[in-house]
Amino acid sequence: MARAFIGIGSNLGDRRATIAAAVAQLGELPATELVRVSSLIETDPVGVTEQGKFLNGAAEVRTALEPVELLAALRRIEDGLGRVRTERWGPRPIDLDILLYDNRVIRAPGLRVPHPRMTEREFVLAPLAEIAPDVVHPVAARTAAELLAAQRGRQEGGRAGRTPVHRGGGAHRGGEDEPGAGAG
Ligand code: A4P
Ligand code: MG
Repeated sequence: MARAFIGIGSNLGDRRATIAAAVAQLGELPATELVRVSSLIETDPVGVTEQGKFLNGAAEVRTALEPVELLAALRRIEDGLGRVRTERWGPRPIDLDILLYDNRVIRAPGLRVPHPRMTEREFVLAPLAEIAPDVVHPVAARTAAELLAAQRGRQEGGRAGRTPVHRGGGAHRGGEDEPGAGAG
């Protein structure tokens, strides 16, 4: 059984109810056991900023599903909960991302693990560090708690410098999933 962490986000509809339904369905996946779920935090949208606030959380599962099977299962849960894919990074009733899968590093076209943007996102790291502060990111070689502290430090610096985050300002909109893809 692998130990995997799922990032959870919602900013459309009844966010809390949709997340509760998604978590319940995670626990019902074949060959999968729900281990723990973080509390939910309300966060400002990152990337496309003209959209509603998110509720974000994270869950730990133990699963015999391979990463691609787990991804497909997450997509089915998203679809069943009414997710319609329009704009990338746009509003969604539910987003389920594979953050970590054991210490595997996967760089396939439709699946990148660890999730490429997780080390820069407090809305991912805070729930992850709540449920698994000591889990190690296999590329950064840092624990979730260390990554969260580092990200908070960077944000403090950013606020001091009044760096705005605005639509289209992200470095990774469209195209490649991650700058420097293939390196490392
Ligand atoms: N994909 C590749 N790797 C993975 C992975 N590890 N887990 C592919 C899940 N999916 C993965 O995903 C787009 C493609 O990524 C899929 O085809 C999948 O095969 P998607 O869920 O269809 O679209 P998305 O979620 O809009 O894109 P993406 O790239 O997952 O976006 P992010 O990076 O998750 O950002 N602000 C706040 N405060 N809270 C949020 O939760 N979320 C986003 C979405 C933006 N801003 C946010 C939040
Ligand atoms: Mg996603």
